[in-house]
Amino acid sequence: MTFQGKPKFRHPSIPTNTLGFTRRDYEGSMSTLCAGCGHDSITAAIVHACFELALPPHRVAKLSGIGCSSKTPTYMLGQSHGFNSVHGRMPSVLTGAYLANRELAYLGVSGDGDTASIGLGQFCHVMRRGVRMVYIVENNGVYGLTKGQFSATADRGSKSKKGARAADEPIDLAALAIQLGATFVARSFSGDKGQLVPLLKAAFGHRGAAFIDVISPCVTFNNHEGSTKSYDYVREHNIAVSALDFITGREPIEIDYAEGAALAVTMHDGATIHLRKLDAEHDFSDRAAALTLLERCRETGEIPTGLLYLDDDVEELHDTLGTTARPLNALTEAELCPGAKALEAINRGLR
Ligand SMILES: Cc1ncc(C[n+]2csc(CCOP(=O)(O)OP(=O)(O)O)c2C)c(N)n1
Ligand code: SF4
Ligand SMILES: [Mg+2]
Repeated sequence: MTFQGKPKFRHPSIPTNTLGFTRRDYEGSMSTLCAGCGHDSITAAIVHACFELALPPHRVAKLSGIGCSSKTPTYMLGQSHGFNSVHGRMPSVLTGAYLANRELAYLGVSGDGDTASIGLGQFCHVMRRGVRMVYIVENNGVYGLTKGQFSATADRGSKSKKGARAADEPIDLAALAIQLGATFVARSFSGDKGQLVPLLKAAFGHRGAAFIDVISPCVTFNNHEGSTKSYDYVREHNIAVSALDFITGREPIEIDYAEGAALAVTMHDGATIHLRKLDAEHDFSDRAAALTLLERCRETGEIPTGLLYLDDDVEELHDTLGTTARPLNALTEAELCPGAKALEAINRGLR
């Protein structure tokens, strides 16, 4: 069975957001993943973030590739647009949808196999183009769906369930995203909802390519001793470089941090990120510093989490291309097909 509905019953006093929706309105069908899979916690964090942001469900489009991680959009945002694409091809499908309609919020959900192996080329190009989206990799270091082979994010020397050692250098997707031009780059852990939810909310408020690499243990194939993607390993080696609170432009700002401890970043839509720096040395607005931090942690085996890099002065792809502000499906036939004379004029201009 691939689809299981959830019971419709809900408590009459269940909280609602400013649109009058309850959290249940942002859920999807029942998960069929293994009990304890990190991916289910990420689904819960996305539901939580979208509910608190009061995103109209019909204004969200969720897209994915293939894998246990790519199945998760079925378990969230049941009233949103959805497209489960081909393995590694979600970025180009998302780019096409975004170009056709800039008014939706785009959520791309992928796995480390889907993104860092078969989809690596697509990942690289979508990060460098200013596509406005939240791109999440649910990173467990293995191909969970096909029974636990090492993926390209498995750390060199880490041990598989059957005892084999990963021999190749790992791909650090957060470092790659920064190098390629993503303007919001974060890393988090599926077991840390307190960190992940505000990161997601801030990512939805970002005007360009927002990438979050979420370490998400696979309890069935990669949660043993010797794995660097297990719950125990991540908990022991996690160093949070920042903690944030995200406040939409609609809410009163009630956070009270000691001066010097927090930094407020106003986003283009009037929302504010309140960032507490936990690592005094890390400057999240400095691209080179973010890459240095990742390299430093690679050498020590630590996992830096939180907001790693942010550039809010973004030109998104629609600005670069000068495309129409209106969704293509809202244009009239006369606008879409201006006639033979207009086409002839364009052709003359190209000769
Ligand atoms: C073109 C193609 N090649 C290979 C596969 C087989 N396949 C399905 S899922 C998958 C890897 C999934 O790994 P990941 O993206 O890390 O997701 P996870 O299951 O770990 O969440 C592979 C290789 C496929 N479905 N399509
Ligand atoms: S195989 Fe691993 S990744 Fe897939 S659902 Fe089970 S625990 Fe999650
Ligand atoms: Mg995986």
